Amino acid sequence: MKTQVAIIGAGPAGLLLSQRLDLEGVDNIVLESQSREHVLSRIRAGVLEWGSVEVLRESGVGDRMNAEGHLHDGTDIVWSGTNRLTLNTRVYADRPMMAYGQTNITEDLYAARDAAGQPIVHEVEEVVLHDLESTPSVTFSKNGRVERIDCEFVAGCDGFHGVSRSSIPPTQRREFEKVYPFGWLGILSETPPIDEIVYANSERGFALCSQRNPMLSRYYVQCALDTNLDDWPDDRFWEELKARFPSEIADSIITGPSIEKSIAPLRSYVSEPMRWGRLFLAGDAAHIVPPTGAKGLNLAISDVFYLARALSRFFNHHDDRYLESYSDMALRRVWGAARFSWWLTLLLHRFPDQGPFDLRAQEQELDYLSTSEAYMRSVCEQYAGLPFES
Ligand code: FAS
Ligand code: PHB
Repeated sequence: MKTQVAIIGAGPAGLLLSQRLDLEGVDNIVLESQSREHVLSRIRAGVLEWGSVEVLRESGVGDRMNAEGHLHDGTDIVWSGTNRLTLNTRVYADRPMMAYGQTNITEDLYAARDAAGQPIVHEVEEVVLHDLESTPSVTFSKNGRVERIDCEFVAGCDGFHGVSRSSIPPTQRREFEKVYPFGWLGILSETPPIDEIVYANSERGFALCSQRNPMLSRYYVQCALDTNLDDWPDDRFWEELKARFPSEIADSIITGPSIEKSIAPLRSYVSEPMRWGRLFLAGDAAHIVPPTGAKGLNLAISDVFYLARALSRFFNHHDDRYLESYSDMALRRVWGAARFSWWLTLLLHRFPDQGPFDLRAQEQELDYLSTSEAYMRSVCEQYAGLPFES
């Protein structure tokens, strides 16, 4: 097989890159290690920056999002009992947020790729990237047969546990990592969500009320890393969630049976550079952020915006300017989101080694954020997502 760009991974990054390259007439093939059903069974992100909404619309996959997505002017934070503030991104950053689940985005991208007749090879094994510094190729096995794709570039969109990042020699990579001493226990329930997206910093730990659509709610509570899901029947989850919110919110939470329950560990991770030879990394393959700032999926989308522009400029205009600047440009936005997500995680969670001073400092920072327009403006522009570089 021969193509211009071999894309490894059919998550949001890989599918969106395939879609945008196709729209620019750049030939590509997507390789995915899981089945399509498995990819679509994942429950992950839920909040989109406005920049991501615009990219999805420009990519021709915005219709269902426009119809079913839920616009939010802001996200609330509650702390120390009844204190409450709103990160009003419409007022302080002149743009709303959009609640629309990653699963829906993946479904919409698959539908667009199907309509375009895009080859996506699922359930591949033993993917190996070759000759990334000269004329790259990718080998993989499918149904016991070894296949080879000759290509001009490889896009590593295969997530944190993929093969692309590790195809860059360790001596050529710099890794930055912070692992947090807790996780998020999340559930999905077919119940009406509360109106707003609300984060809680409570003495019992972090919690979050979010949503996917008018009959699908997403909730999280901070939990210990060794938490066993078997110890968390639905009743216990609902009781703990409500205990972390003031009664005005707790009393409005409509409970019901969970249709999905999982624990996500939290980590901050960035691997530099995001390019080596003719391999370009995008999304979780290059970086992971704690979900506190709702940045993971949004960073995957901005990486793809930059990479699709770079590759289409190269193929359609013989201009490698954006290829040369891709890693530095993408990393500037990645580090902005990684630092913000780390900061918000420190502000809203309870850490095992925190003492009275730490807790008082958290409380004071939230009090200050609620009273300082300058600070609120700065936090909102970061939560809404910093602009993409031209
Ligand atoms: P993905 O991991 O989504 O996709 C990579 C794809 O590559 C997968 O389909 C995988 O099967 C495939 N692959 C892996 N190795 C391969 C190989 N060798 N060959 C071929 N294919 C291979 N972000 C938020 O903003 N908010 C959240 O609430 C949130 N919750 C999350 C919960 C969990 C449990 C996880 C893991 C992540 C969460 N994230 C959240 C982050 C998440 O949304 C990611 O940022 C997003 O999926 C990134 O998309 P991709 O880069 O495409 O990576
Ligand atoms: C979600 O809806 O899953 C969600 C919302 C906000 C976050 C993280 C996750 O910060």
